[in-house]
Amino acid sequence: MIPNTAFSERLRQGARVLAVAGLSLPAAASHLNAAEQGQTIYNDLCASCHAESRLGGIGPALIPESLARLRGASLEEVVAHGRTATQMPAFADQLTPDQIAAVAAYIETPLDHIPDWTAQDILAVLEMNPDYVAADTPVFDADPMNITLVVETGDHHISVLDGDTFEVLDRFPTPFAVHGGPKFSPDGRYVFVMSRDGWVQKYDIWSLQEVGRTRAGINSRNIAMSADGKWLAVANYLPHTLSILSTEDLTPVQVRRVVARDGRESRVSAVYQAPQRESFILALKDAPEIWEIGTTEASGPFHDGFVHSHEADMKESLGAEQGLFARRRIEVAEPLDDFFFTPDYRNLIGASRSGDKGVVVNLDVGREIAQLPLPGMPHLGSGISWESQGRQVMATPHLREGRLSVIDTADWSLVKTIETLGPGFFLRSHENTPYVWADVFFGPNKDKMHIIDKDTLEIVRTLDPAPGKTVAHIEFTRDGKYALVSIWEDDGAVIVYDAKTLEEVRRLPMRKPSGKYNVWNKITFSDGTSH
Ligand code: DHE
Repeated sequence: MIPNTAFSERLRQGARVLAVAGLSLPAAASHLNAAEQGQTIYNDLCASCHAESRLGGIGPALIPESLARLRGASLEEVVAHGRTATQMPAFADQLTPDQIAAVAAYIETPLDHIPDWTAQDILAVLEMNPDYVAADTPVFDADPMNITLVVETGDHHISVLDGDTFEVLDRFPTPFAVHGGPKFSPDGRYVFVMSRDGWVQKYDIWSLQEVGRTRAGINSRNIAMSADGKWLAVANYLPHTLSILSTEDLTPVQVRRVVARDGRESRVSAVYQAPQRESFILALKDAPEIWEIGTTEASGPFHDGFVHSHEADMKESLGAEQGLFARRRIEVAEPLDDFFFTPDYRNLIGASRSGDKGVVVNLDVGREIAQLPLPGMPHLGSGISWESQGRQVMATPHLREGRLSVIDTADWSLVKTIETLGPGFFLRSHENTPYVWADVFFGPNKDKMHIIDKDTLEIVRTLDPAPGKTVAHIEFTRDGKYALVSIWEDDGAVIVYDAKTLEEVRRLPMRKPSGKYNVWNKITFSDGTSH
């Protein structure tokens, strides 16, 4: 097995946290001045998630460059009370206000040096599995199109499930802290998995073997696969780049610095594939811009193996870019944290996490065409779309409010606000089911799962399969007959429901299962799945 250096590092950091857990932190740190105290507290309480280097791991990098929108009192507020919709805990019970101020000041101190992560770095750590043998046909009898992957964050593994028998065909180790949906090749054979600390892993489902892995960034958001399956884009927070890898061998083909029109660098909020447009669409987190990057040669001759970012910038200064990875900028009023697309990928629906409204950007004309009332931190990344009573609607959960907003994508009107038992994270449906499944991820009702009628938009049933435990994220089998739901706990499980009768059929023990991804539903962009 390929050694996971990031993982070993994290284990060492975890051990260090456990080692100090018995200490009284104020006593241990009392002889230090404020700056030293901030650093000591950071190393003891924060480094296991954000890394001792402060360059990020399971949590984001904690350096001034990535905290542009969180300074002073609001930073102390986050340390004291945690952060909604993230894994960030509250420390107000463990630290005094002075200690919180000291750690906030330490986090706001610029690093002497922020390392870059270049194409050469990506190549230097790239490891192909020497034991990998590509099978000619799947090494199992199951339907390769009905395989479902279960990400088990409890011990950083993925289980490969036969979608018909629910037998686990393989369980392989992933990089540390996988986040976001793994992305399948268009034929469903390979899958690419990304961790928050930038590692990207390629796995061959037919052979049930890892192919290789590399680190594409220091702190990454998500990945997207081009429609032709040739390129994998990795959206990075750190450095401020979009890394594009060859899906064949994971070599970098372009590491593009993300510089807004006004010259400022920006993190990337997220990147997605727009299949009909043969492009990647990304939003900048620190500048009001959306970028569209072509993923074929069709738009002109602009690829000579490795495209250096300065070459790309040079071409832009000469006029519109052309060819493979040519970029188009679309300006918006505010930076977008989170976004979603209509199924034809003509419109992007975006929101900033702080705002109370969404915007619709028509990608064909390249400008905002409508605004949507979306209060309470909409989580558009989890939005889904389906046909309801003859119209195409989209729905999004809100991370701060117990409600789902349902929008008509023809005229952008709010069709309905569905009140739920608390703020939810994920929604899912399938073309062969009359229901939308919606979790209640936060608050006292985190153990509930709402079942909503796609036409009436009413909650018709609320499931309560594991009282007191977090019950979240849904995926369907290829035919939509079964719905798989996570009991999101270390000694958790995936519950298999009959999607028609809503009765439990099986319970498969899993270690903190998070997302589940069915090959067929993902590669066909099934109605009701988030992409
Ligand atoms: Fe996610 C998907 C952003 C916190 C679990 N999350 C995504 C995507 C984005 C995103 C942009 C879509 C990427 C994709 O699939 O290509 N997530 C964010 C945040 O900004 C936020 C709120 C804060 C942060 O920490 O970055 C956040 N996410 C979380 C969590 O705390 C979750 C619950 C646990 C975890 O693993 O970190 C979490 N996010 C997920 C999962 C998906 C996801 C399981 C994929 C869902 C899917 O079905 O496709």
